Amino acid sequence: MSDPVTTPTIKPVLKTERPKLHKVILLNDDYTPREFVVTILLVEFGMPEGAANRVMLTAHQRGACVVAVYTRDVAETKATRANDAARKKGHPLTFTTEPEE
Ligand code: TYC
Repeated sequence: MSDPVTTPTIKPVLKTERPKLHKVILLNDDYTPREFVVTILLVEFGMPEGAANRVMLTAHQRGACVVAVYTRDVAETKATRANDAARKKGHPLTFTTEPEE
């Protein structure tokens, strides 16, 4: 039998919501060299080379490609770092973030 002292009969009502994940999206442009895009994906997002090449090509052909999903803070920090690194080298390469549905 259950012990009323150690077994609560009232269930907690509030549940903790899992934080929404945010996508980091790579945008195509006409100027950034393909090799530079791949390097940024390797260095800033820790992607393996094959995946980095595929993501770069998808963005190049379709206009944009999801790179990865993270919590909001991590997604925004990574996108900002990647954009800053591109700007430092004079490239217009842009990463954006958006919440997952
Ligand atoms: N379109 C660029 C070029 O032809 C390469 C490129 C690919 C740039 C993907 C951005 O997200 C990008 N040099």
